[in-house]
Amino acid sequence: MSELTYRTAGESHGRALTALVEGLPAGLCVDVGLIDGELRRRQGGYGRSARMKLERDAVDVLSGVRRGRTTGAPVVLQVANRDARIEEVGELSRPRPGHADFAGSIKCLTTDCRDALERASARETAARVAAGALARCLLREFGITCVGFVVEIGGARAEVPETATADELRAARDANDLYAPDPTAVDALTAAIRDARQTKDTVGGVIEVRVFGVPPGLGTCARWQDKLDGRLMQAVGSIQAIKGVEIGLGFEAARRRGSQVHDALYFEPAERATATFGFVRRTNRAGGLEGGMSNGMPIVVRAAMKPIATLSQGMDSVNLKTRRPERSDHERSDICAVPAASVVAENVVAFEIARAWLDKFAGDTLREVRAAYEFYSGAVRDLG
Ligand code: EPS
Repeated sequence: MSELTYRTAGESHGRALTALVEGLPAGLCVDVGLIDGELRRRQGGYGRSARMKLERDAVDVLSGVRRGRTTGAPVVLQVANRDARIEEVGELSRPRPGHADFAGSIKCLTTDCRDALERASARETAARVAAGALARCLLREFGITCVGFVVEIGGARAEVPETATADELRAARDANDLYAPDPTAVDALTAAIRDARQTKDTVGGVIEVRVFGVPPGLGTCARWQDKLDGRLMQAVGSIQAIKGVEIGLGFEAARRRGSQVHDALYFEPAERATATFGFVRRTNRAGGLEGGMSNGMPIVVRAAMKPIATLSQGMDSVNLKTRRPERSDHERSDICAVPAASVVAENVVAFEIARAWLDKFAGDTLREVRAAYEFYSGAVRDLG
C-alpha cells in the first residue's frame, strides 16, 4: 500500500498519452465509461481547434485492473493520438511568447522548440483527466461529487448561485457548449470567443470546481506538503495556462474584515447524517478548507486561465537560429480552451481529494478503506 500518486508521459503528436496511477486499493470497480465521458468532455467546448475533430480520445486500461476491478497493482491508462506524426513535424525556432517554446528550448540547449512544446502542450491534460476520472471511481463509493464549470470568458461572466446542488450545476453546465451553468450568460461568453477569432486573437477566463460530500478532517495542519489547500493549488496551478488559483473568497478575503470572511459554526442535529456530521456553516467563504483540512462544507477552487499562447496574428519574437527579430510561429490552435480547462480542473481536484481520502482512510482493499471511514464517522458522531 502506497500513497496515491500518478505520473504522465507522452507528447502532443507522439503515439499516446499515458498515466501511471499507483496506490489505489484492490477491489475498486473501474468505470471506463466514466473515464471516456470525461475525456470526451475535455475535447469539447466552443472555441477548440480542428485537432479536436481529428482525435477520438478513449482510455485503454493496460494494467492493474482485472474483471473490471483494481487488483492493487499500478494502473496504466493510455489515450492514443490519431495525429501521431512526431517524427515528421517540423522544427520551430520562433518562440511563441506565453508558450513553453523559449524557456524550454534554451533550457535544453537547442534552437528547435519542438521537443519542449510537444511535451508542454495541453494535450497532456488528457492523461491527467484519465487519472482523475479513475480516482473518481473511489470518490463515488463514498458519495463525493466534483463539478467543474466555466464562470468567465474574456471578461464576460456567468452568475452561479452559491447554493446550487451538484445535480443542478451539472444539468445547467451540460446544457451548453461553454460549460457554464448559467443560460443567460451563454451568448456573451460565445461572443467573447467569436470576437477573438475574428481579430486573430485568443481569450482566457475563469473556471471553478466545487466538491460536495467531503467530510471534515481530510488533509493536515501538521505537514506543509500535505495541506489539502496547498495540494489543490499545486494540482490546479500546474494545469497548462493557469496563472492564478484561489479557494473560497480567495483574493477578496484580503479586502474584508475577519467577521466578513470567516464562517460561523453551528450544530444542527438534523444534519448529523451528512458529510458535515451536523457541524454546519451558513456561509462558505472559506471554500470548505481551514488549516489545510476540509471542514465539511463544499470545497470551492477557482482558477484563472490566460489566453492560449498561439496567436494566428503572431507576436514579436526572435528567430533563435539567427537572433533576428521575426514574428512568432503559428501552429493550428484553439481560440479558447477555458471549457476544456474546467474539465481538467474538475478531474485533477478529484484526484487530490482521493489522495487525501486514502491518506486518512488507508487500506490495501476497498473493504478496509470503507471500514476505516465508517470507524471515523462513528467516532466523530460519538464525540463529546
Ligand atoms: C496545443 C496546441 C494544439 C491544441 C493542443 C494544445 O494542438 P495542435 O498543435 O496539434 O493543433 O489542440 O491541445 C490538444 C491537442 C488537446 O488535446 O487538448 C498546445 O500547443 O498547447
